[in-house]
Amino acid sequence: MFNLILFGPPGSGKGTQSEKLIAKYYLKHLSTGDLLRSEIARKTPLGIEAKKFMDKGQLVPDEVVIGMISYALDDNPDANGFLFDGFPRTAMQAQALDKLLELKNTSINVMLALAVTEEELVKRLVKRGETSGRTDDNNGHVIRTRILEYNKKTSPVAEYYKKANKVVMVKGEGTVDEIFSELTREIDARMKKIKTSS
Ligand code: B4P
Repeated sequence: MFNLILFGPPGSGKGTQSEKLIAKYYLKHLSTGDLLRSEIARKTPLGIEAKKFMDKGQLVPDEVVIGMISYALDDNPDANGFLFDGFPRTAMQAQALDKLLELKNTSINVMLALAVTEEELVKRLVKRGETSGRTDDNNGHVIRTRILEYNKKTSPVAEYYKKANKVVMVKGEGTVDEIFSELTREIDARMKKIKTSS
């Protein structure tokens, strides 16, 4: 199994790059943002609760997101690996993920962290807000709250994986293909290492 976390602030391109990565490596894509938006669209109790936080640019409570990921892992017993996109976003989520993977005799191989300046993030999210219909993209105050939440609660998650020597920083500015090529270079190197050691 090969499990990777695509990490980065809101608008850093996690969703964009994930689509390309799953097509190349046949990993199961687990995006907590997409899972939550699907709950909202279906007006489930979980979605109705999550929407209150997402509309303000705040993180959804840990227990809700962890439960969702736990269910998704159990639902995909035959996956040959997972791409976690937008998860974990807090230290508690990171600890919970390690435990869930341990139960499946597997672990995170690498965290690829996209680095993008704040100015560029705001520009991308405002632009997406013009067409996406996402309520968290079309309000400057909400976008700023999302970036603040990231700086306060999510960026420490990288420290957690740094201690285990699993973090690689990748420049998240440039064309989508340039960034993709850098990400695949890092993944291929790690996959090759696993193959030669097994
Ligand atoms: P997410 O759905 O995870 O979305 P995101 O962080 O806003 O975007 P992403 O980084 O995927 O950017 P994208 O590729 O789309 O989160 C939404 C909300 O859900 C959170 O605020 C939170 O409330 C909640 N949530 C989700 N997970 C949670 C968790 N684990 N715990 C608690 N709450 C959680 O790119 C953005 C834009 O940039 C696109 O328009 C794209 O076209 C453009 N772009 C991408 N790459 C580009 C490039 N190289 N150059 C120029 N533009 C580019």
